[in-house]
Amino acid sequence: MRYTTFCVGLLLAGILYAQPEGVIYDESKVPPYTLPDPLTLISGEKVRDAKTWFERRRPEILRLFESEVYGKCPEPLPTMRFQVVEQGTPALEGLAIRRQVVILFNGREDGPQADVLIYLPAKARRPVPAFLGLNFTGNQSVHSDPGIRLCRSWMRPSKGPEVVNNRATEASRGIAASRWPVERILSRGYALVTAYYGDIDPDYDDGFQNGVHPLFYRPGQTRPEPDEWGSIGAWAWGLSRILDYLETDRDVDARRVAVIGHSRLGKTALWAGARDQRFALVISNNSGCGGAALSRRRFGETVRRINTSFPHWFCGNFKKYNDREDELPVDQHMLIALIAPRPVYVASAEEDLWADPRGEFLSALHADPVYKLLGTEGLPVREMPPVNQPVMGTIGYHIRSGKHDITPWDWEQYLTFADRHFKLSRASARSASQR
Ligand code: GTR
Repeated sequence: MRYTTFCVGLLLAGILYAQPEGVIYDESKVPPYTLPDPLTLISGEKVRDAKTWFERRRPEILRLFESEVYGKCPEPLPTMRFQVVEQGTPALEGLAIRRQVVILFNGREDGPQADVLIYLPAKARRPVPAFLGLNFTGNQSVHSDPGIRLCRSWMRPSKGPEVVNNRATEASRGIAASRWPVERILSRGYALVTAYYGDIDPDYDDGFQNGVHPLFYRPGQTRPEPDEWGSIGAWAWGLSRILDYLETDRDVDARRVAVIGHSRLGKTALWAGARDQRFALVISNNSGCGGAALSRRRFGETVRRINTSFPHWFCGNFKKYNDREDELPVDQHMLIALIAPRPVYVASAEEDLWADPRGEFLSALHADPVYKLLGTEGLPVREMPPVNQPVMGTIGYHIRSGKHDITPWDWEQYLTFADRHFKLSRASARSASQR
């Protein structure tokens, strides 16, 4: 009897743990839903050709994401300036040339600015293709290289000595190295370009008084309007400003830049790639709710939950859809469709149920008709592939074993996917790294 009570107790605890109140972690509890059709115009007309997609439907969907989800972003200021603070220093035992650039968003040294770190493969023929992604803990956290400028912006406190008084310390060098296999990226012939997301907008809800938002307020305006950018919008906009710089850098091929991000920065990479068609390839790693996952499934993190925990990420209008996902005029498969026909890779992790792996896969699947209409291969499968078995068409997808993270294994798939689409064979990368 006591044993039975114990077992029931364990079972209950297990259920409670696996399924906190109100959170769906069970496929059978996903509510029925109907997705908006990416290939039907608001007027009801069907999209049957690429011209109608690009001239009518794509702009329509983009406007809906702007006004209802992420908010509109402004044009860059004409006064924006790039300061190359380190032109090119041999680094990483001869493997890399390190370059560092400061983007002054309003051209002023006392204004908001982002430090951009660029590692170029030392021996590859330039211009090289690049991976561009924001980081969570400062450029100095991506590698132990002592030459990386220490981040000076506000940072969330750490448990250890890495952040003191909301500022990064020397102890933070290399703390995120497992997420940035720099040597591997370089040896495969790519540049790595990164910046700290908090340089663009600090990641806390301060009513948009810091970061880049205030630069764009009209006289008397004190915060973004309900259809104007939140923090994800600002980070995505920042990625476009880094691309503006890369267009001026002769060592990087700005027409072959893959934008990549993990988690909230995966949401950001998708939105950056959706808005700005100069990004040649887009990678979403475990982006979840408000990223690749379908909102209507309400599996794991929901619209209400994300708007409550992170009220600054999305635009004000997005809050209208708390518990009303079915009223959204879009769902996240349409975000992926906005990237078409450019290659996009969506990645999940098996234990990352909060991000709804199946919902991430389904977004990729339901974006496929747009990719097909535009004459690409789209997603080569109809069912979720087994764990650790990537599929790669114009849309790529994998579900990795393990937790919410970005790992060297994830990066291997992205490098292969980029090789395929950027037509950089491994052989030529190898000979480049031996030169
Ligand atoms: C979680 C959030 C997710 C994801 C993640 C992250 O707390 O609920 O949407 O973005 O943070 O960015 O690490």
